[in-house]
Amino acid sequence: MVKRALLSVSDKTGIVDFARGLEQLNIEIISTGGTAKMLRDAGIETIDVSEVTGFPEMMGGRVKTLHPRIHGGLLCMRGNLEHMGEAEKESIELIDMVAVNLYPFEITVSKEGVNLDEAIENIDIGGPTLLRSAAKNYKSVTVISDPEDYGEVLKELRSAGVVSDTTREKLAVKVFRHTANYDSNIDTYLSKTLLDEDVLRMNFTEGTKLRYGENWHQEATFYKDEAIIGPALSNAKQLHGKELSYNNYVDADNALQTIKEVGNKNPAVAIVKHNNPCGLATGNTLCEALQHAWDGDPISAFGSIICTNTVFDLESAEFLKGKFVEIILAPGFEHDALEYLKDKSSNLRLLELPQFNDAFDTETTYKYVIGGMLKQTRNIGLYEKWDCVTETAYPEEKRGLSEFCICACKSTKSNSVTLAYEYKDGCYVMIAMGAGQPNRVDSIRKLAATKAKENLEIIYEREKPDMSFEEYWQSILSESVMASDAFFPFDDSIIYSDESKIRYIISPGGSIRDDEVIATANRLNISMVFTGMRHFLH
Ligand code: 93A
Repeated sequence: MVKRALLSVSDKTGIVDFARGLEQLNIEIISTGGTAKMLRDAGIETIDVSEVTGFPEMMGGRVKTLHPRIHGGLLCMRGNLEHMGEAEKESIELIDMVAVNLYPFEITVSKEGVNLDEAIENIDIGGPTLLRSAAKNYKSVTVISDPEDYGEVLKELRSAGVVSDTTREKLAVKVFRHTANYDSNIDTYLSKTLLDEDVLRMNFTEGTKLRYGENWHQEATFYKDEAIIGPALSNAKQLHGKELSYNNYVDADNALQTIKEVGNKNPAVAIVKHNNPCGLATGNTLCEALQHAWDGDPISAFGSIICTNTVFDLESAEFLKGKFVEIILAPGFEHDALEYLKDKSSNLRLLELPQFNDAFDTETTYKYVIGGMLKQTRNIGLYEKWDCVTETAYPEEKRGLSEFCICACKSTKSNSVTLAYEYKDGCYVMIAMGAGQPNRVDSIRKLAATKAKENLEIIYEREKPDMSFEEYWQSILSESVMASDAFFPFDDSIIYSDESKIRYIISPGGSIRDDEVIATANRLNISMVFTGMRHFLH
């Protein structure tokens, strides 16, 4: 039974309606200064907290509810004779419900130019104490820390006359999570301001248990970062298919970051396998981009994750007929495309992310290593300079393709080398990549260059152009751009590139043997740009 409720809220959203609901249920309302005024203005009867405590709210509001008449009323165990006896002896009346939300500390310190005194005044002491007292005694007390929950509580009170055990338990856990976060924000701010220390603060809420981790024998959970409201896998709405797996999260995140890197000037598609884009293309239409991305590595694309910056249409959905894909992540799906894809397979997960093309709202990335967490700013930008370092000029017409090629390289695990081709005016495709090699030369010679020829052979067989295959791959590779995520330590990479007829190379530069590398490029008539920006990805 709820007989008395204490309301003390900074965010007054919904409080009047909630209090009115309580009043209609004959629940007595106690409230603090500002809340009481608002309720009375709305014609709702309320008892001042000072009337209960016998003390005025004092010290500029710093001491309002911190009193045994309040906390005794909340913490008293209802079935415990000793507790009940003491309450009676000290004239402590029980309080069965608390609705409190706290001084807006986080909002205050995020304001530009906030000073320490203002921040300190926004450290709520009485509020968290009320919440914690009530939450500790959740078996008897209902605690509401979020206006979103007023409705559910009222509904239960109206229909059942009580708040259910499950709701009380859920609300109590929510409180401890909330106050932990609140304190963590204070810690972060004061550590920085008073001690000049960087404290790791993570605003993760309830985890979603995944079926298993990277492998079947591993357990796994996904924790959503509530602070992120922009483009993120955690904000995607799943329209179809079974739940995401651990590896799906990792790969779809890579796919999202890859496409965001490419931008949204044109429809773009990334096809990701094992945390690397194996296909990447832009096109005049989504389907064109999809076809070319698929051609980038049709064998690896099996069981992949597809991500695009464009609303998924029927033509593209039909292209996927007979092709096994794990996930499609897109800003949206045309109705007919959605129906077609739903029919295709119950295993295909369809993820809709309307805010796909907004900017990312985080500047930070984290990586857990045993014994610690690494934090760094995101790798933003493609190049710091654009210096052609060879005698053969680097054509300006290759700039767009080169930028696309760097985007591909940035999203690929180091040592990475990517090859990209402009198959049509302003439309680009990654024709091959070499990823994750400890040796850069292997990324070029054994992977990117070899894979390029293999991939092109499939297209050659399909399209049967009027030339030999040798002529075909040479015509494409000689117009392609190759990007390397880091400098070339020796000139061997240039020599192997030349063997595959590559003529345009982008590298950050910065090796002690740059001169040797440049001399070899000059000797082989290759043009090369140094960008000054390395793009390792691990
Ligand atoms: O300054 S406090 O930490 N001291 C208190 O005793 C106290 N009790 C409730 N702040 C306190 N509160 C907070 O006042 C609540 O958490 C709520 O945020 C706010 C509501 O004040 P008002 O009703 O005057 O607007």
